[in-house]
Amino acid sequence: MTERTLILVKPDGVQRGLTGEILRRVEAKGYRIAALQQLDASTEKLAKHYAEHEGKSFYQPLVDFMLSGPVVAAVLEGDRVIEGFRSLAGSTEPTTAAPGTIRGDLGRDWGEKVQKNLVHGSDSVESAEREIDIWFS
Ligand code: D4T
Repeated sequence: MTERTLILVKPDGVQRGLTGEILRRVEAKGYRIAALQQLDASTEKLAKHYAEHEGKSFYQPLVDFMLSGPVVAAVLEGDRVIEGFRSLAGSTEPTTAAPGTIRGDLGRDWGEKVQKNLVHGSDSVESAEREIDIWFS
């Protein structure tokens, strides 16, 4: 079966009008958008999605940021799409993410407690299935 991943355009990406540019890069790379919706996150969804980060210093700023506006959730399909999307996204910190990546080209630091880094992408097959359930249940 073709691999699937869950991606999010975070509130900074939606608010800055970058949803189209981000999805353009996904499609240009050759991945298929199997599902797509814009929605408001909830504390319940975020508690599940970011369970591994609970207790860390950036957790509450991260949750507040993710509640600050709508997100766009998508399921992408393609061979090695999990790894491929994370490569398109670039590393976590937008200031140092490689040019050519979504975060490197479109993101920057804003001097806040949370990294506003435009996108999320699942990091494993198990995370992808869990996160697709959270955002498309
Ligand atoms: P996601 O999970 O959103 O695709 O991003 P990463 O895989 O690149 O980063 P992560 O899971 O380590 O962190 C999740 C989320 O928390 C924010 N964050 C992270 C932050 O604000 N400060 C930090 O020090 C870290 C590590 C950014 C992404």
